[in-house]
Amino acid sequence: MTADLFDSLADRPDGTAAPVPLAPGAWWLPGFARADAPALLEAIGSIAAAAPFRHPLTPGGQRMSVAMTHCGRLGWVSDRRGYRYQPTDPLSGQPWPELPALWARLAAAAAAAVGQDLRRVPDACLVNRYDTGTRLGLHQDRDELDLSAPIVSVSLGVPAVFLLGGLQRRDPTQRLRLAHGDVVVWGGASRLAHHGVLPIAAASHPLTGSRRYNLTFRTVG
Ligand code: MD3
Ligand code: FE
Repeated sequence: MTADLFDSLADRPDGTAAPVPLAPGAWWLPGFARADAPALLEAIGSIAAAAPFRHPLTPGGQRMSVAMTHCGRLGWVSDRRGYRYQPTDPLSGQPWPELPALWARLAAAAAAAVGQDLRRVPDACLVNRYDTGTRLGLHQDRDELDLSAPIVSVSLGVPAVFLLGGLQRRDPTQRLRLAHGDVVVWGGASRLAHHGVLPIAAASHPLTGSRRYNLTFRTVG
């Protein structure tokens, strides 16, 4: 598995096989998941058949622009009561779909490629779906009890302009174009960095049409 992933990187025509450091504790792995993308997208379809995409409400009552579903032991839930992780889907009362074995292996391999150890199967995988114009405002991910573990993110479909800021909301942001198959590992000092996604530009990808998907693998604790 790991060998296949490295092969897929080595095969890239632009030769960007080496992880690119973004900030202390954060690395960009261009194309790391590209070979697995068709299987990842097929599994997203199965997960969404059991736990449909939905637009969560913020605690302030705003419908989120991103559509989300979840797999793994826990899913992230947002509603008028606040944000939390929970073992069941509030829409069905059932446990979230299982985290596919391929997904867990991919997350561990990406972390290992930058010298990080996930130590265990991620507790949760958030599946975000973006249509043209969907955005994600600048925020921190701090609903996890174990903030020592890195988050692994996988981008699929049309590209996004990602904003990476600092620990303070007003800190300057750097922009990063995340394309199909790109993986980013966010650990250490970057784990609590502010981040967001600019509105998705109209575009087309052979595997997803006008959509972008992003998977984030999380140790919740
Ligand atoms: C940097 N998702 O689901 S993934 C999210 O593209 C989220 O859907 C974005 O932010 C997306 O919460 C960005 C990259 C990401 C995820 C977690 C981070 C970047 C991060 C945590 C800390 C710092
Ligand atoms: Fe986030």
